[in-house]
Amino acid sequence: MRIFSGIQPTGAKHLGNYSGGFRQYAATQAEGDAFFCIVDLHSITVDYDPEALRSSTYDLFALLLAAGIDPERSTVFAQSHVTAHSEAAWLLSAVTSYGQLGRMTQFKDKSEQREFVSAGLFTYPILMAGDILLYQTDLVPIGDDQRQHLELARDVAERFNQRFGETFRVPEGRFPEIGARIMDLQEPERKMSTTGGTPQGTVLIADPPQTVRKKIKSAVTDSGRDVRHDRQEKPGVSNLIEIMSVATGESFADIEARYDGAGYGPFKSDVADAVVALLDPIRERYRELRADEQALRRLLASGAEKAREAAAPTLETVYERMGFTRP
Ligand code: AQP
Repeated sequence: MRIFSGIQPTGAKHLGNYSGGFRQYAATQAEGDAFFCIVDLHSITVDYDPEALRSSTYDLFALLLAAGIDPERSTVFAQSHVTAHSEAAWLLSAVTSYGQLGRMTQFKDKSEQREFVSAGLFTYPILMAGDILLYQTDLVPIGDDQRQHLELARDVAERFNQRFGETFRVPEGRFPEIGARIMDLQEPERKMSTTGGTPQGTVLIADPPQTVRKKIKSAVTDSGRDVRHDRQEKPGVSNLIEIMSVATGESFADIEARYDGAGYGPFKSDVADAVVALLDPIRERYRELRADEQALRRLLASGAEKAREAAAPTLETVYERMGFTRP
């Protein structure tokens, strides 16, 4: 089975990225032939700093390895190292609906937040479709926020197959049962996010333990009620239970039963401990791996080589089916 997922290198990675992304990647790599792509080309669709992009590409690579991705077993690479991705994006734009792109909620949300809206922000989902389809992917482990983009990738594959002949496998998404949408701790009606969240409500993987504790202890909940009673109507409380479940592997029911009748103070304190225990070893491994940039560079280069080989036959078929002469 082919597995593919992409992760943006810009912005500090947060607990939501771990929960909906990294955690799943590490788990799915045992199920097949996995490709994890650092999607640096996606990062230029909003304002960014070129120097920061360069170093954050290595930051993310080290973080993925620290979170349990094994570069011997899986192919981990940077999108810009495999030119097939940019080519696929242009070719697939011929079978992508302009109207459907305009309905992408991420485009609507992100374009509202800024004065300059790049064309790349609008066409980004075509590049993402190319990323996935080039590898004849069966399974895409992602968080809930990427559901609509994956649906578009599936539509692109089907439209291409109908118009030019069976070429792409139509991929399925895999969303974690728990933790597919971690919410902002301060504004629990919004997802925890790199660009759209509150700094105090976003737990970063890089946050030192005292910062993690502070953020979780100041999470928004209602006052004067107990944990179990509030779960149904209080997204802030459900979110904390979900975070605890991600960190410890316990079920919602077990967590609720344990804190039945208890106030928020001890509950939040235990959630904070669980998250610190989860993130501490990842941060430690990250520090060690990030210190050796030469080694990261070498591993990325070998990942790119494997990815180029895997993507080339599909890209060639696309050119041929679309009627291009080949050199
Ligand atoms: N809040 C979240 N809960 C669960 N999963 C999440 N993901 C993102 N936010 C949450 C998942 O993380 C994976 C890697 O995502 P990415 O780094 O490529 O960035 P993104 O999807 O664009 O999400 P960000 O980091 O929150 O950035 P913004 O909000 O600025 O777009 C993906 O599988 C994603 O689903």
